Amino acid sequence: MNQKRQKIVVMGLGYIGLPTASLLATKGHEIVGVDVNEATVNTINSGSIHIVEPDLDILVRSAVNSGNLRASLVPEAADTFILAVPTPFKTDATGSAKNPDISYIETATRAIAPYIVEGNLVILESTSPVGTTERIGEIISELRPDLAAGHSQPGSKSGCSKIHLAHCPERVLPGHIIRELVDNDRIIGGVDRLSAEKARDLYKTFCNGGIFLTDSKTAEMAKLVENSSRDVNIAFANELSVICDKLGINVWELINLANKHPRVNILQPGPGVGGHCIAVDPWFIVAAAPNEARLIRTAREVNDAKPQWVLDKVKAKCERFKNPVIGCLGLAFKANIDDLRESPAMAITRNLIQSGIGHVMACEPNVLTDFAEFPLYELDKVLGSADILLLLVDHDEFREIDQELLKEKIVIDTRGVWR
Ligand code: SAJ
Repeated sequence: MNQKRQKIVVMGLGYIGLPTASLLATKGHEIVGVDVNEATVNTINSGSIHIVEPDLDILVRSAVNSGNLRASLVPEAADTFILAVPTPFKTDATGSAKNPDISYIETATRAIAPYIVEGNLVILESTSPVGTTERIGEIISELRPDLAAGHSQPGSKSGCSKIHLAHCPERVLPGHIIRELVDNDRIIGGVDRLSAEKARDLYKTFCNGGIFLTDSKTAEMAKLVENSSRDVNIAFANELSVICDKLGINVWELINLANKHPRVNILQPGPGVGGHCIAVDPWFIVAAAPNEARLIRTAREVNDAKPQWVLDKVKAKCERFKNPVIGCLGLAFKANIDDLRESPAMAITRNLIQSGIGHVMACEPNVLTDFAEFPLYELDKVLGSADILLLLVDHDEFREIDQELLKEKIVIDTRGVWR
């Protein structure tokens, strides 16, 4: 390790915090991973994991076994603090405006504030609305005026001049987190240049990609823009799927053909956009510039409307049956993961169950523990019983289904797997 061994507290041991903590531990740093969930802390300390992500189990086990990673319910003194907690949105009373909820960041900041000493580095990893990194500086200086006094770092915008503060937005793709943590280029935005450089030196210990320095607000906006760009492009594909359905055109064949053009690259339609990032982050831009972010808002609305369009399709097919058996294949927000957050597949399945329109048999091969909300069925059982098969997630297990088994069924394939 080129960089000297640091003690690092990572706040939040979810999809970003846990892989980052484990990777830093395997690079020789001393890591204390902090989470509010006691079961999560115990699971990690036993060398196991609480989420499904390829190769994460091996990484965590080796980090814990090396003695460099331990999990805890409370933070402690360290050289560097990394915040990797959720930033959802909250809908206002009218239901129309979706505003960022940075309360988890504020709570985590308050939790570490007593342990910070002069010269520490605080890094925000969570995707955040513009200005959040500076807000962290304000909170720390409110709680710790001793760290704000005497502007030892000229040009610092954080209001907390005796510490270093930077935003290093994560940009890893669930399902490929470990590889992308190591290989992706990173943007690091400091509240001042020195903060960005300090964060870069640490990230260099595990990141093989390029590291590009900027200010914290540009880094915050860059992350939001990346996910909004993808959302807008998926909305285009989803809109095409609805248009093509009306015109009797196979949208997947159409997109495949259009993409033969050297400068066209249309994404894939689906049952809607899920996950905790792409379905959320564009709203942070809309909230910051409601009159200007017209395309970004419309894309969100197009993608959010897709689950209802799928439901209408299923319900129309159900009219042919007295008590149809509807097989819902997949609940996760995308292929080959177990993450159900903001999942359109989950919303569609839940709605079908609540509507009482038939007997719903849901199958999610990546959810292995008991599922409290409704029963899950083995794929064979669903294939044997369903009148209507609704493919919601393109998991590998579903791609491998023998097409012969589908012949007698009404198939609604929202992902174009059996096109
Ligand atoms: N989807 C489609 N059609 C497509 C691609 C995706 O319908 O052609 C759907 C997926 O099924 C899923 C949703 O979009 O429901 C989001 O999936 P995703 O694979 O596009 O992205 P995420 O949410 O898993 O991860 C994104 C990534 N951002 C970008 O690709 C710009 C990742 O790099 C970010 O780190 C992550 O958000 C994050 O944490 O912000």
